[in-house]
Amino acid sequence: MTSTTTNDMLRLYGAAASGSVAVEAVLTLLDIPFKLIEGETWSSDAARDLVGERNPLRQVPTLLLPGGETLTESAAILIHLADSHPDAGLSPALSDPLRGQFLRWMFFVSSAIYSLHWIKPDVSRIGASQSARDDVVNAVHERIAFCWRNMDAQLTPSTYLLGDTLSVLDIYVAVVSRFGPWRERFYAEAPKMTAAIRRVDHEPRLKALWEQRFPHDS
Ligand SMILES: N[C@@H](CCC(=O)N[C@@H](CS)C(=O)NCC(=O)O)C(=O)O
Repeated sequence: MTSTTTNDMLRLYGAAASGSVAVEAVLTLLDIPFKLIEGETWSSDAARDLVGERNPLRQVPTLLLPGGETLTESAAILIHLADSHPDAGLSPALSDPLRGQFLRWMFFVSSAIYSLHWIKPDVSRIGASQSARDDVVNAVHERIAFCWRNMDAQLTPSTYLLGDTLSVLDIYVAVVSRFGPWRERFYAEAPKMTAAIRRVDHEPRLKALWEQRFPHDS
């Protein structure tokens, strides 16, 4: 007889309105059950301590695979999930000519854009004084806007960012573009990407997830 324990299931440290929602969206599309361990790491020491047991950087998303292996880094988690379920078609295969650009933009969103948000909860993390907080946050948002503009200029989206197939890149951008400087600015900086991302916002399989975990109103 086999029994199912929590450890047979994926466990995800996450938070509403965070990067973990991209992972939650992909798990939803793949129809993979998971246990969510909720905690708003950017505003709560208790949440940081909780995820810190598995990820010394104390950040979400952090994914525990069945058996206990820890995966961190949103881009790595998304690529791993997509590549592990090739039938779902959420990442271009190694042999697909789109694979290079897929990896390029996944890592661009992760390293050039998402990582900058770490500065915002406490600007002393980069040695700035609290009195400079607004200026620092504005500068971060301007850099992010520049990065979206740069990405938009170099992509030729179709139905989705890389062509006619939904990939985890679309999901990732749909979530990270909800962070500051927020969607109105994203639409202004990334007009070519906008339609594909709006399509992801309105993906019927993700309707309930977006509403519960990261509502979008525009
Ligand atoms: N490089 C990480 C960044 C993750 C990250 O910044 N997560 C935020 C939530 S969206 C966090 O946990 N912040 C905690 C903090 O600021 O201390 C990734 O791509 O997963």
